[in-house]
Amino acid sequence: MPEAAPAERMLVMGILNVTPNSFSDGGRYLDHAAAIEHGRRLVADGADLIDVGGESTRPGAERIGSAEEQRRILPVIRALAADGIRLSVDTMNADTARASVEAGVDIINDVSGGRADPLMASVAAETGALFLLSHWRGHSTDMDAHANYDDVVRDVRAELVAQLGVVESAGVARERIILDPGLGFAKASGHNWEILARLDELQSIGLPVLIGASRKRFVGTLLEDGAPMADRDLPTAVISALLADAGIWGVRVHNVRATTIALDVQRRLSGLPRAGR
Ligand code: PMM
Repeated sequence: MPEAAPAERMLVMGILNVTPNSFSDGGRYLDHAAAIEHGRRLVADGADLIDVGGESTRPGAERIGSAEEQRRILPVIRALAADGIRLSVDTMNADTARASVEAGVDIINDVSGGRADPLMASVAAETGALFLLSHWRGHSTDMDAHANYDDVVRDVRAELVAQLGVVESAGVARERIILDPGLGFAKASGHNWEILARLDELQSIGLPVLIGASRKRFVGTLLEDGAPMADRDLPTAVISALLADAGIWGVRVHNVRATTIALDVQRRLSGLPRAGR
């Protein structure tokens, strides 16, 4: 059974959205063959695992049924698993999670942290998959209305700990859980930066943490209006390098090559003495 043991180096999860409407790469990989080829390219670029998703969670996105979701992703999962590629499935549907584990996935990445589908935690428990538990307050159709916090880091931490209790009581072993603050999910731009600046407060829960900052709107606020999506890959890669320094378990990124180059720099410089320490 897999355990989310602390990795020696930060893991890079490459994003493979097999959807017509994902916010940054939507539509390009809807065709199965193109999706499989893109997954292989992400591994060649240095991804340690590939996160396959069939339902967009971009702000305002409408839900699709799990039958359509599975039609999009299962052939892709089977092909990449046959190549020996480590996979996660990005889904809020328990039946899709179960079918994906049967098809070769070993991490269930549920952006709702088990809150959207009441059967999700028991599927994670029964299958023995790792469970990537994100902070979540509601579906993408109205999540921006829930971006209200007293202290975003304290509130996200408390809500993650509460959901961790729910998932553990459904039978998911603590050693198989990875936490994620869910950047962009019910969070305004400033909330996301605040979370990144105070990640130690989430790491103090004692579980591995994965971060998905790649190409998100708050990263775009660093750039001029109308800047192309690909311009967000530079700040994303810088964030990846800083997170590796901070001992984060993994990052979820679109441009794997940019992040692996940034991590190479980080590794080479991580032994440098630091003034004032
Ligand atoms: N973000 C998105 C989708 N899935 N999964 C995890 N664990 N963490 C995230 O931050 C996350 C996610 C939305 O981004 P996308 O549409 O580019 O995939």
